[in-house]
Amino acid sequence: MSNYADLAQSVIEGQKDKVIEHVKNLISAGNDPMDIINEGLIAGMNVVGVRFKAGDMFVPEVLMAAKSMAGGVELVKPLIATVDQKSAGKILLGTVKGDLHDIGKNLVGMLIESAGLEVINMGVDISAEDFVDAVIEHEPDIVALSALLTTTMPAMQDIIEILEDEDLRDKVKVIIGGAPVSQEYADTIGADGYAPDAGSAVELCKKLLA
Ligand code: B1M
Repeated sequence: MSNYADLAQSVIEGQKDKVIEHVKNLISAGNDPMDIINEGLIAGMNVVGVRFKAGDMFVPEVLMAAKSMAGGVELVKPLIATVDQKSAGKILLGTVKGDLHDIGKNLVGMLIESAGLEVINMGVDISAEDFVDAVIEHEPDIVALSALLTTTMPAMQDIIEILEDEDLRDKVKVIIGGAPVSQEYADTIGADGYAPDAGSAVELCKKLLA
């Protein structure tokens, strides 16, 4: 038997095999996939964040935790109910330049996809120029930007400014998210919306596409 506390603890310890075992047990026991993510995997990663900040954990340990969390998310992914419909919109998603954090961004992408929207996930450390080239190539409805560092947040503004310079800004909506980002920041840089978590990002996309 496994519980959410065991799962969170295995994420904190970066024990991928144990994370996978607990996730499998929790799935078999009929637990809700989103609860497994929120109450087990994210709960563990939140503790990692606190210890990292306090200097009680270091980058290699945080990376192990991140990899074990990603292993758990992969198992849960197929269980998130997917709305079976023709794509109702195209979302271009990426983490901004200088920023390598991708766990939250990938969760956002996974849930948006589950809602029946098409997601083009560009990855991490994406320059403003590459976002703009991708907007020209893929013609998305929404550009979704993630940043986890206060130092990389300004890259979101750069992207909006370059989209304006290239006369593309009125062709796409821009939404932003990530731990240091806020609605106030979205308003300051002229983004079309901000979402605090993956579930809200889905709602925001649907609202902007309606
Ligand atoms: Co980094 N890191 N990290 N890190 N890391 C943070 C973000 C930090 C808060 C830790 C801390 O000090 N407490 C801190 C940032 C401080 C700041 O700027 N305010 C920090 C730092 C300082 C750094 C380095 C600079 C450390 C160093 O090298 N000295 C370095 C920077 C590297 C770089 O990016 N250039 C670094 C490196 C790393 C690792 C590589 C080791 C690893 C990343 C691995 C990976 O992503 N593949 C890592 C990790 C794992 C973290 C913490 C511990 C966890 C992040 C995470 O995955 N959370 C993090 C502390 C924390 O956040 N508590 C920390 C789980 C995830 C589900 O949540 O990403 O917040 P989150 O995503 C949420 C929401 O934010 C939202 O929805 C998601 C799901 O609900 N969301 C969106 C995210 N994007 C969205 C987009 C949307 C909408 C919602 O619309 C478009």
